[in-house]
Amino acid sequence: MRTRWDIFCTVIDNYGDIGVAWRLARALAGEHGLDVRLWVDDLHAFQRIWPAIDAGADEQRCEGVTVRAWRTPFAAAEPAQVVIDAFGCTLPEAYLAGMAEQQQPPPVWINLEYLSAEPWVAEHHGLPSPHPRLPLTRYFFFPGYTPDTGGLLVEADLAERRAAFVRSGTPAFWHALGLEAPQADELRVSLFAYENPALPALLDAWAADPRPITCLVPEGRIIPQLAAWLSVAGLQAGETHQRGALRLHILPFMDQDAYDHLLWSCNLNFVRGEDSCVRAQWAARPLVWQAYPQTDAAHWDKTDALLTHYTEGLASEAAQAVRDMWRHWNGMPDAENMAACWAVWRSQQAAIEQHAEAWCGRLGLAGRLADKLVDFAENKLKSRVFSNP
Ligand code: TRH
Repeated sequence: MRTRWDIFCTVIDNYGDIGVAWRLARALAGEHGLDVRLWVDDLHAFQRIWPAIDAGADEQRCEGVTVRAWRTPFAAAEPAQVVIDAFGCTLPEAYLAGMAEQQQPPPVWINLEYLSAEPWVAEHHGLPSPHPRLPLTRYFFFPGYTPDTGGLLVEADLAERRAAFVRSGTPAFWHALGLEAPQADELRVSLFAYENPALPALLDAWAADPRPITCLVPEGRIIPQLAAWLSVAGLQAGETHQRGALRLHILPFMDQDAYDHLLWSCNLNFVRGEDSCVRAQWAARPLVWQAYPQTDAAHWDKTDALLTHYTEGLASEAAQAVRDMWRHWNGMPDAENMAACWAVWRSQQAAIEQHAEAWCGRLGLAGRLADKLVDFAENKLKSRVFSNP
């Protein structure tokens, strides 16, 4: 009998919560052969990253996963053996009560946390927290960049698929987007970002670059700022605008797999949040990360923590170039101005590119999140069967 897993996901805003939950669900079903049900409260957001999703369906099968609309009141459902609440979402009371009744053995309940490179993550990974009222224990599972954390989401065959795509897939990819193959000295950049006061100065720097730059922007939150910089009323997918050396091209929002192809095809990727940042690292290409902004500026600590890991082993000038670029992009107080950041980044580009390849090779040391979750849950299930014969 396949072990039954339920993953619960609420979409707060943006696409990261469902992006991670969906990637995990696919991995658990496809690579581990588990019986996975994914409960999502916003199927429209889900459909943006995976257009095969029917936003009106209460229940559907997709990629070997049962997708359920999480509605209020909650549909009666027998609890699974392993229950994941993604990013601390609150499980429905009725479902929790069902979990508490299921004591032979009790379900393994895991809160999948946000990814961070901060050192405290390893200390908190795997810690139990007893429920205040019910006979249930919830475990905190922290993804991370070191082997003593929950590791990173990545498919077993990702490196192979990327290598095959880079070998022969890029011309067809550019063609499908209505673009020609890049010129020899051209830089192709993808831009996925939140609103950012540093954007106009970056665009100015690109427009003044001595070599051509094509910036590809999937439709999203940054579009109004781009339109303002271009002095146009609005921007639609498919539109292209040239300013100096910079050609801006708007792309439709793609599905998760096509977005990977974009990351694999560009020389530099601006990414944000959690999932696109990890995918850009697996793309083995240089990246600039915009952390999800938090009111207490906690995202600056996250940025510095990842920078510390990421720049390890990089020559000091190139490391400084990466640091300055990321810190300025995240609005950190002591960062250089954008024109200077860009000029230095450009001068260190070759070293940064080499490092991105090496970093991607090292990333695997943290372990694969889906494997680690399965090991964790199976060990807990075994020990529970043993103590509840
Ligand atoms: O959308 P995000 O800003 O999500 C954020 C973060 O995850 C943040 O940590 C969280 O707290 C907040 O949401 C609520 O960025 P992220 O994490 O990169 O997620 C984007 C997803 O969208 C990712 O799975 C990639 C996917 N995507 C596509 O499928 N197609 C596209 O064209 C693009 C640009 C992205």
